[in-house]
Amino acid sequence: MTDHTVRIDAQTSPADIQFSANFNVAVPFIDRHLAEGRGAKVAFTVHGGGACTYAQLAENVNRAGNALLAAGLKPQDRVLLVVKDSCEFVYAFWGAIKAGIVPVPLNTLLRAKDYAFNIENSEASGLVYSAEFAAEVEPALKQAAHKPKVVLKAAGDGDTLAAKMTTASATLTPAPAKADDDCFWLYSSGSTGNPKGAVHAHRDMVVTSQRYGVETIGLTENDICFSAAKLFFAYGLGNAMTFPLWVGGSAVLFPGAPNPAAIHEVIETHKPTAYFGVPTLYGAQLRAMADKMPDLTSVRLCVSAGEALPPELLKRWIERTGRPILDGIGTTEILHIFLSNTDAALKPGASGRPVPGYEARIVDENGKPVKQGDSGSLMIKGQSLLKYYWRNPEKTAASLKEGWMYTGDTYYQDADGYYFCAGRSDDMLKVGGIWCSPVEIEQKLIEHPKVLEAAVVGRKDEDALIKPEAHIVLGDASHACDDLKQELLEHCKNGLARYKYPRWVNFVAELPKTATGKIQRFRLRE
Ligand code: 3UK
Repeated sequence: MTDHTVRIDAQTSPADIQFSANFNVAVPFIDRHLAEGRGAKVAFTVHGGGACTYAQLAENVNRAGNALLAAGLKPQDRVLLVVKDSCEFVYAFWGAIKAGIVPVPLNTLLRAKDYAFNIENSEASGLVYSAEFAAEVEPALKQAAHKPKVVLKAAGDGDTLAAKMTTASATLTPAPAKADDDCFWLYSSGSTGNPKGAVHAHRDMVVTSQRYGVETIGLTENDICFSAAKLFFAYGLGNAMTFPLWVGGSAVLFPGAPNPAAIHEVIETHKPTAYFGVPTLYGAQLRAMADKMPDLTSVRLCVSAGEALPPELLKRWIERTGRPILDGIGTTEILHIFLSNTDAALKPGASGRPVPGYEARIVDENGKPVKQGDSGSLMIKGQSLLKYYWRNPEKTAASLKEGWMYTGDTYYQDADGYYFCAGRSDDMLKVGGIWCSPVEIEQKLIEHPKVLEAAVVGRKDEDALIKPEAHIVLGDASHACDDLKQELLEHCKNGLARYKYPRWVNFVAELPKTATGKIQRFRLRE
C-alpha cells in the first residue's frame, strides 16, 4: 500500500481496517483533501467570526507543525492544549501530529490545581493555551514541579503560536509513523485517584470516523456537523473534527458555553445537518422550546451520548421536533461510540447494538459471559481502544484483557440484541455527560471549616438525569441554615470546575458507615 493510506474492505472481517506500513494520520485527514480537489471548500466555520477552507487548513497545519518544531519541541514530545473550540485548536492538534509531536487536549473548564497535575503527570515539553484560560493555566505553571520548555498562547498579542506560524514554512513532510504508534492522548477521570492519560494510536481516529461516522450514522461530504460537546472531549473531537474531516464535510465550531439559547442560535445561523448533544442539554433545550421554538429544520440527525438518554426525554423530543435522537455509548478509552441506536434500529432507553467493527460482551466477576438478560460488566473489543494508560501499568492491566476493554459499566442485553445500561461499577457520576468524582466534591466540602463529614451521591433531577447531592455532617449542627447551604455551593463552585457543585445539600446528624468507618454511599442513594 502507498504511504499514509487506508484500505477499508467491507467484504472481509469488519474488525479490520488496513493501514499502510508508513502511516501518519495527518495525511488522510488533512492533506488528502487537496489531492481530492476540496481546497476551496470551507472546512470549519467559527460562530462569532472566522472560518477556514481545506487549503488554509492544510497550510496552517504545516505552519503550526513547523512552528512547534522551531520552538524546540521534538517528535514524541507531548504538547498540552488548553485551547477553545476554534481553528487554532485544529491547527495545533494536527500540526503536532504531522510533526510527530503528541498533542494532549485538556478540558478547558478545569482549575489551576488540575492543570498543575496534568503538567506534572504528562511531563509535557509544550503547552499551548487560549488567553481566556490564563487565570487557571498561568498559576498552574508556577505551581507545577515540572516546567514545559515551550509555553505559548494560541493567539492574540505577543509571541503566540499564531505569530510564530506566520514566519514558519508552509510545507512540512509528515513525520514517519506506524498506524499503532502513539499519536495523541486524552485524560480520563478516575473515581478516587487522579485522571489517567489514555494514549491513542494513529489508527484510532480513522477507525471511529469510519465505523461510527460513516457506517453507523452515514455522514457524507454534504454534512455540516455541530457538537455541543467541545473538541477536548473524545465525543466532541470526533463529532466536530475527525468525522467531518474524514468525509470531507464541514463543521461549525462554537467557543462559548453550551446553553439552549446559544445552541439554538448556532443552529439557526449555520444550519448544521448533524447535531451532537448530551441528555442534560436536550432536556434544557426542550424547556427553552416551550417559550420559543427555534428553526431546527436543517438538522437531519440528532445524536446523544455521555450518559443514558431517558426514554421520556426522547419521547418529548420526537413530539416537539418530529425527529429521533440516536443514543450511543462511547468512552474516552475507546475514543468514540461503540454501541449505538440507528434510524433503522432504535429502542428508547437502550444504548443500541454494536457499531460495525466492535464486539461487545457482558461478563460476570470471573470474566465469564452471563446469560442473555442478566446484568454484568460490559467489555468491548475493536480497533480504536487505547494502547495504554500513561505511567499506569496496573490500571492498564486491569482494564485491558486480551484485546478486550472493561468499560466499568454494568449492562444487560435484551432478546433483540439491544444493550441497556444498568449503572456503573464504581461511584463515578456522569453530570451533563461529564465525569464527576464524588470523592473530589467531598474533599472540597470538608475543606470548609464548618463541615465535619460529607458524602456525595447521584440523585435524579426532573429529567431523570443524575446530578450530585451532598449529605453533610456539620461540626456544630446548630449552624444548619439555607445561608450556609448557599455558602457551601459557592465554596464548591469557586474551588472546583464549575459543573461539579452539588445541586442539593442536606444537613444530616450522621452518615452510614461500615464497621471500619468507610462511608456507604450506596445507602444514601434513592
Ligand atoms: C458513560 C453512557 C449510558 C458510561 C464519550 C466518546 O462519554 C464519553 O466518554 P467518557 O470517557 O465517559 C464514558 C462513560 O460515560 N456513558 C457514555 N455514553 C453513555 N452511559 N449511555 C450512554 N449513551 O459510563 C461510559 O463508560 O467521558 C466518549 C464518544 C462518546 C462518548 N459519550
